[in-house]
Amino acid sequence: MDGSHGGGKSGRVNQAGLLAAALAALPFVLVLARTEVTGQIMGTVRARGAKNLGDIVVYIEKVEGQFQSPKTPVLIDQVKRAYVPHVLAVVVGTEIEFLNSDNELHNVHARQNKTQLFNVGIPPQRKARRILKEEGVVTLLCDIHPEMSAYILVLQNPYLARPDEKGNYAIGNVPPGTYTLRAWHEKLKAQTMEVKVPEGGKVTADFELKP
Ligand SMILES: [Cu+2]
Repeated sequence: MDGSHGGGKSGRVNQAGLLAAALAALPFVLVLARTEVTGQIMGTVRARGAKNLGDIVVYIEKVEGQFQSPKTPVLIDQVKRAYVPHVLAVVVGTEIEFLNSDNELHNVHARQNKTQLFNVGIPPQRKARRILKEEGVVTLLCDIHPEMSAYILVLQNPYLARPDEKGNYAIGNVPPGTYTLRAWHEKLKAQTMEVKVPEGGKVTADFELKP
């Protein structure tokens, strides 16, 4: 009997408590809903002298928050004396797996900010892993084969895009706000642009990269 009486009373308390909790949480829920209405940045990159427009990276320089690196390493293969892919863009803290699919020795000589990051020899069919801990452009060279080169853009956030063969790109799910957008190419001058991403809307940013 005591149990059922107590249960009824606590049931009413629970209902009132739930209503109070729901009301207290309402502004929070609204804030959450607001921030989830993301926008899109889109546009075209023209680049005279770029062999492959897909080797251009368009990215937001800084977005509020911390961004997780992938749980599994990202692969750079060494195939027929070339790094595949030639250009990679990752979030800071990402682990890279360097695979050697050739039947000859390669070494990955990595530099960042004009200093050596690491230099590791990789025998045929073997691999090595390294974590990229700092933002910036990492250049890769093989000391044995001067024709081998690659670039890794280590970025603060994952809001980036690679243009298609016509130069069109789109970065989706961007939180509303004002950002500095940058278009990067290994040989052309990088270009930056201020963009304002509206809530739930689109902003266009076209680039023309020059030597
Ligand atoms: Cu090599």
